[in-house]
Amino acid sequence: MSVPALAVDPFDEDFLSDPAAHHAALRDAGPVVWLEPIECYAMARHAEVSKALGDHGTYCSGRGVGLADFSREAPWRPPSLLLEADPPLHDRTRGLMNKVVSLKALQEVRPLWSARAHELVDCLLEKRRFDAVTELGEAYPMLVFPDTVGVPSEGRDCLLTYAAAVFNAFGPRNAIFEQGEAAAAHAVGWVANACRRESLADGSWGASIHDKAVDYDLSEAEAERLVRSLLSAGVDTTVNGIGIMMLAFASFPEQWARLRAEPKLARRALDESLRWDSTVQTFFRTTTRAVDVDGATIPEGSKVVLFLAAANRDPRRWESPEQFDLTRATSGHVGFGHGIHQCLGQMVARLEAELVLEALIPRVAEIRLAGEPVRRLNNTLHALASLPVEILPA
Ligand code: EJD
Repeated sequence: MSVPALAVDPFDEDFLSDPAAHHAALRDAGPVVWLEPIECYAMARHAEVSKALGDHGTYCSGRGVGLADFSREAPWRPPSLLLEADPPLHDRTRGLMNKVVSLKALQEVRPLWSARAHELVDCLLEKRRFDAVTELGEAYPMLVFPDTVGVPSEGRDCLLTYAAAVFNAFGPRNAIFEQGEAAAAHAVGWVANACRRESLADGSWGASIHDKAVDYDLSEAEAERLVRSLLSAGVDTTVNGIGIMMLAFASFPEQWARLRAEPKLARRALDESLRWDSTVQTFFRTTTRAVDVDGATIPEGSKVVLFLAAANRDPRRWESPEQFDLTRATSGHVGFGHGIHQCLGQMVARLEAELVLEALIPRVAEIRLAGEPVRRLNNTLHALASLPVEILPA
């Protein structure tokens, strides 16, 4: 059986402006398709995406998780020791990071992060109208995460610039990628400096990575690169995760009412929001052998793009997938990935979302859109530039 070919470029402006509008065509064309414009295989159904993510032996990460094949072209930055690594290296670095970003570490930061959420919500309630992306989605993670990682205060805006470049770089060298790369030159230097032990606050997560490095047989340079992973992955993801969650509640007011009636649902809100509209839209793997997918063969050494967002709305897997529903069983969603690379920071992201909601729930009766949401195009993230909202006090 042959693989259906589509003339779809999932990184062009038309696609990135409204990815969900294109996902059904990708899913319906077959379990695996060939995308001619980017010369790459693609999977968009939940079953195949989940299976590929779970099979890291066949679908490896060490040749990059973007379109670029690191065995053919030099990566734009030294590869991540976590994201762009396979076992056994991956398991060693992941082992260290799991000790740093642990349940205990999260319990320790919770009181401070909760206080910050309440302070921020106090300000927003006074304004009533605000931008839920810049003034909440960006503001909240930037109030808690950089301090916890322990980076210098000066120049922290570089973190946002850097992350946008990291996620653009997983796509092709299109205009969006190149724009990000130019803007990121300064941020790359700032981040490299921030990752050094001398730059990191004592007792911070960043310092803790350095402290543990010897035990995991990692050099100081490798420890710096693991701190870089926190800074790469921990900002733009939660910024847009919170932003899109606010869009979800503004778009489904009955779900806000439902949450207020049962505040315990706050802990599940981010997962359903990610299922409904996944911040991380796509990830690539590279095949280590010829692999049969439902009768079609993908050759060895092929790049395969996995549409996490399409899998999370696959009607073959989800009932009423377009509906944001807090009471839905979200288990199996791939918004945090699946398998050995499944998001290291998922508990951080859930905690941030939960604390923001906890602060809002008792005090906000309604969240209303106060203008059109504005997209920010990125080759990997479903990102928002702006989300004007009005909140009505309880
Ligand atoms: C990421 C999708 C790194 C790194 C790790 C993870 C991500 C980005 C960068 C978060 C991908 O290790 O540098 S969500």
